[in-house]
Amino acid sequence: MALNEVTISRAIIETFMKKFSEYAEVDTAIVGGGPSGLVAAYYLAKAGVKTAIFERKLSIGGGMWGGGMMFNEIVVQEEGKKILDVFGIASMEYEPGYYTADSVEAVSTICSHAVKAGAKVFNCMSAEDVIVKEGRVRGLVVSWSPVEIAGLHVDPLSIEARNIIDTTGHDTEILRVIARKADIRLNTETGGVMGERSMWAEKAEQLTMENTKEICPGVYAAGMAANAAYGGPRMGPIFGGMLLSGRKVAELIIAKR
Ligand code: 48F
Repeated sequence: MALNEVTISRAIIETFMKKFSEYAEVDTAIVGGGPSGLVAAYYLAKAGVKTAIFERKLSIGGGMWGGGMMFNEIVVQEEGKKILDVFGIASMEYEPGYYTADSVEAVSTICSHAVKAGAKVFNCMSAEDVIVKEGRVRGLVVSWSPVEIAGLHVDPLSIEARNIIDTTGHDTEILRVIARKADIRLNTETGGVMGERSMWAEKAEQLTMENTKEICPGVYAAGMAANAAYGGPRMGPIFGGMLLSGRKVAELIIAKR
């Protein structure tokens, strides 16, 4: 059978359009496909929650691919290792309580589990704003990242979501846009995004879990974004907190259904 270029094109166009249209309304929209977003997507999708991840970059995985300073190994502590075990990611004990794992195996395996559990990934898409009606966030405003990067004057499209998770990492992009434009007070000390503090691994890991919560109705923060929202320190290339935070935010949303 001769291959037809137009059939190949139509297969992609029509399949993608169907998928995108189906996911224009979701239960949970996750912004950012780093480790916390991917783990959240896995647990949510596994529980039957209709979940989409919007990721600005071509690749998902956020800051995990590069381990620490591009040495592609990550470190997790005892509790984090239990999540690696759930995904079947190999780890080695370096010293009591410190485990290392190959960052490429970690990202690819967690992503594979999230997608196979039913989460849909929309990569190359940036969330630039939220939908707000009657004082509550109701969804996301998204566009192609290349449009954003090129600074083109193109109007975006909207995604309706019952819950939004900001897993955009250090930049807390969704929470910042809410604080700036939506007249909605975040439940932080200042009512806005407090911004991350300098490195303190142990405190940061503990605070990441505490700070993973609903930060205003229907909007959750997880991963590094949770710490940055509440003025917590950064933790560097220890990833247990990211994995555990992803699981916690999924559990919070599942418990509310
Ligand atoms: O930064 P990132 O990996 O977030 P995380 O899950 O993990 C943090 C760690 O990687 C590390 C750390 C602790 O170990 O400090 O940094 O909290 O991934 C965030 C993802 O969000 C994407 C971004 O491209 C990255 O892949 N992202 C950020 N803003 C947007 C976005 C946006 N507005 N729309 C779509 N994607």
